[in-house]
Amino acid sequence: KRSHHHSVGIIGAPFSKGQPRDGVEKGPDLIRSAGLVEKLRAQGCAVKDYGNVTFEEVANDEPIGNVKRPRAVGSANQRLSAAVHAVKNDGHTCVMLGGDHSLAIGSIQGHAAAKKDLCVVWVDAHADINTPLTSPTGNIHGQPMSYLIHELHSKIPVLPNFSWIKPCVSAKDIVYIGLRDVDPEEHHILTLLGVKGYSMTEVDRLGISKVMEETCDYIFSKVKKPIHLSYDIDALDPSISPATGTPVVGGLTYREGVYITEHICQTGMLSAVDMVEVNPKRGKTEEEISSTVNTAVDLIRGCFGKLREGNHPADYKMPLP
Ligand code: B3U
Ligand code: MN
Ligand code: MN
Repeated sequence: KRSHHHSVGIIGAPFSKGQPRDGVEKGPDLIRSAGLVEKLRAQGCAVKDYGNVTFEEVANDEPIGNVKRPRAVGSANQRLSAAVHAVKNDGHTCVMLGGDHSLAIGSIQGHAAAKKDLCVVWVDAHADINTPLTSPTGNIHGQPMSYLIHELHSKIPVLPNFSWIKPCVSAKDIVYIGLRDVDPEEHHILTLLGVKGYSMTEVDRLGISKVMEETCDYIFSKVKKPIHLSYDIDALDPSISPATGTPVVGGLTYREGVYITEHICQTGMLSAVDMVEVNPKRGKTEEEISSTVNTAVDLIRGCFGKLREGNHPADYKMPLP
């Protein structure tokens, strides 16, 4: 066990056009309002809040095939990518607060621009690996991985405002955790590419501690690569985080969700985190909203050294009588 000094750079991405439901653009400010910065500082982190990325209005964003709002999503992610790149160049672990999961395109791209050879741990009920041609919905938040994986490059058609994207992760450097709603087309892609994944079935079979041990053995099997943790709040069970666009029953418990962050933290290799798909407008009560937002905050705290056993500063001195 080590006590580690974390330097965190926070960037908000209030963007919702990777999916059809309003409200997910409120995620960044809500997560901040729940005290994220103060809580990270109280646990010993140095924190710089870079504020929110601003996005351009895109007129006449007609679908391309069935892909919805390609120009807005492409442009937003290009801006986010530059912002994440800057946070990484300043030497911080980057925390990107979404927004919908299409933002992983820019977040991972910007991270990869600063750090060669990274790996991705994708915690989600969904695989988000549809290509524009396999997507049953046309929503880009169900597609981000397809644009980023080298092995899928030849399957991706040209889209407006997407030409800046360069595939930057190998299929073998990705691990999924929490899957339970995967389209047939996505299942075919995962099988074809041999992508490592722990669905809820494997979480049930092995337990979360074994899942995390195997995940880290797998991603670090050759060299220790920087980790990009892309955390969709819908990976957790809707009983804990109901305020999200596409809740799916049978998800991770709060304890399993936090355990993932504690384990990734203790590798010392966490380099960027996405916390996405918190949507207050999908909560039916204030309690549903606060439970979802507070869980997002606790997951981020777990990424930066908060332990459930308790913590104390390395230089702590007991008060003398
Ligand atoms: N796989 C479906 C549904 C979905 C993906 N991500 C979310 N929902 N949140 C799709 O639209 O690609
Ligand atoms: Mn997702
Ligand atoms: Mn999801």
